[in-house]
Amino acid sequence: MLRWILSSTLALAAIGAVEAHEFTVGEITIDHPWARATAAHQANGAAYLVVDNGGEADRILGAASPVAARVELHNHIDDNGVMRMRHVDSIDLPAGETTALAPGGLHIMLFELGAPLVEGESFPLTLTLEQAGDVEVEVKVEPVTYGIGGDSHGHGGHQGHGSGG
Ligand SMILES: [Cu+2]
Repeated sequence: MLRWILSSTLALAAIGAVEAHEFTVGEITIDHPWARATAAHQANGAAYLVVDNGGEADRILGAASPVAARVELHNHIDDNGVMRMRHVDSIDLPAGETTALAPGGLHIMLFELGAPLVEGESFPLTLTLEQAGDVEVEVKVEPVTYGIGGDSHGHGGHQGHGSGG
């Protein structure tokens, strides 16, 4: 049984490796940064990635990208059954743990896109880490259907975001 689980995990890892791209800074690996393609009228986008911290505790303090006028760290919180986005000051990367930024949860919000995010293209994103410093990653733009499953309210919720804090 254990052997089956191990080999399945390896198989999955192998499949993932085909299209995965990752970036390393010190003991920290940032895996497959991605964003959904945006429609022409969409002012904002969001980027997601997985951080594997093999070293000491660290934190994401902020992010920046040339494709957006403003970039913020966000989380989704369940407010009486309604998912709302919240700006967060930092994202903890506990020692030895994997932290996922994914639809419906933590994400990097891209405000006032200069141009729509086009599927198949990629753009640079610089993450500022408290301990490890700045690391630039390449964010791959995926189809709008990518990663759908846990994200019931989708990115439509980002539309009215200009008015809030
Ligand atoms: Cu957001």
